[in-house]
Amino acid sequence: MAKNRHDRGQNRRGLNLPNRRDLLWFGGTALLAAGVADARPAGAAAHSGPGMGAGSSTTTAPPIRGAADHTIRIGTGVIELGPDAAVSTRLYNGQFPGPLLRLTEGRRVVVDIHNDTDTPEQLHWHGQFLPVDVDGAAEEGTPFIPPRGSRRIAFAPGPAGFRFYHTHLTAGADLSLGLYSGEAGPVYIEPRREPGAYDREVFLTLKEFGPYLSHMEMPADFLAPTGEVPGLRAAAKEATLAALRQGRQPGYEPAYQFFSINGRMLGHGEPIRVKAGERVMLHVLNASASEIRSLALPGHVFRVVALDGNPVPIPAEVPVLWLGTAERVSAIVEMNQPGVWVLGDVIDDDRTRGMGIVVEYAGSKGEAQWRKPPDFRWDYRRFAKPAGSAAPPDDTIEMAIAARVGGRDGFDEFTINGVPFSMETMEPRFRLTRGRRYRLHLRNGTDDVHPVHLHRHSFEITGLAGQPTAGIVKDVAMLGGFQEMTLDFTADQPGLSLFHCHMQQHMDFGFMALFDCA
Ligand SMILES: [Cu+2]
Repeated sequence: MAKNRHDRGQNRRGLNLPNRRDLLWFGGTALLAAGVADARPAGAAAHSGPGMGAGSSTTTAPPIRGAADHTIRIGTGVIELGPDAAVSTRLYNGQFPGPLLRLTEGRRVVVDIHNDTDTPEQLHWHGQFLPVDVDGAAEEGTPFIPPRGSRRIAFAPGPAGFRFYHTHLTAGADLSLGLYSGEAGPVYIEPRREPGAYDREVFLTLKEFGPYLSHMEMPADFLAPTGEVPGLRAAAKEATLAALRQGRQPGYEPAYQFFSINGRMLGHGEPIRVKAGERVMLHVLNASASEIRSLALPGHVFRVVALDGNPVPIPAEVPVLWLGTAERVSAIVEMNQPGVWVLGDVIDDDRTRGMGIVVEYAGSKGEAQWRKPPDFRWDYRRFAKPAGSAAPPDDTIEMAIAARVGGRDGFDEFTINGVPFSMETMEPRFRLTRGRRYRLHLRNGTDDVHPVHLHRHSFEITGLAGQPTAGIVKDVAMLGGFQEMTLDFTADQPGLSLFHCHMQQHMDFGFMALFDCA
């Protein structure tokens, strides 16, 4: 399949796509009214069912007393991305991104979460090692935050580093829910020591708004190494042809009208103001529901010091950052090219639609400049232990990923070992023994890049496209099209832990599994 953005904004399915003037009325409900079936799986509203008992202890636990350290209100609000771009969406505390929460590793916090919407909500603490009753995933047993109600939770934050919080609903075809909304915000858990010296830090949350359903393809040719697993591409082509012969079409892909950093389109927010000679730590979060993002700053390089908040073994300089959905990169930029620059996405279409922010040196004036960066492939191994190879695990879990083209309500359905995740059966489910080290061996039988995420744990990337590596510790990693990847982790969290692709449309349509640790 062609990997370009040829049909952004086009209307192949006869959907009634709004124009800019319609934005305040625009959202998932508009698309539903236009005839897209509500394919939301049962999980979004279910509060009982198999495996839901894991979090029930909170309902009988004694109340958490005292004042809350943080209060988060979930509600619908309007954000002004630019002068002609106001969108109505769900937000945390009426803002985007949600407030930066600065926590301290191990120091207990009490958080009140109020839900001012009519839909049950889940707030997930992405990248932290928390019990199932606070982690924020219904599949694990976390209680919902009831509509027009609230939940008080308490937890000891950790591990240290750049984390985030976001909604964890199943959206299906309802593009007003889940990560299609504005429910995401950064978390910084103060570490005992900082990875590298810098003068100040800037948090950047990358996010699109105004979602609609399209058949746009994502760019997929930016990863290294490039080796494919033999046979996977041919098998997928065969399956696609079979689906087409049965009259099925390739599934919907979300697309977006507006692109922003920290809730402002390029040129419409405050610039990042710097001085020559400063070292600025950028904490970049890709809070997209479905898009892989890139960032470049003409004339400058990024010294990557942490991935997903975890210090890398070898900090290294790169001209471009690539982040799958939910990935974070912490990189230091030495400000040594005075001027006014665009820090923006390398995809021209997305950058000109707003995915960028101006970097302005003191004393410099004029129009912000953009220059195309050199060709570059993103390779996690660049920051890994040199010539590293991980110790053998205790056990290996095989996961073969496949897609059923147009297999469910016009969306592609995803399977792990032939099984799409079901909230009714709570399968696929893998039983783990506490304390053992596991190797996930993922084989991607689709041409999509899948940013896979494991809740409540970190994993070490131990193999990419058949090449061994070691030392990169993350909670999301991009699995290339028709490629394989191995991720090692120690099963040290009792109860259920969700594993899923962080693309909203992939997790909602089957790409999820549970690890059940006894
Ligand atoms: Cu995916």
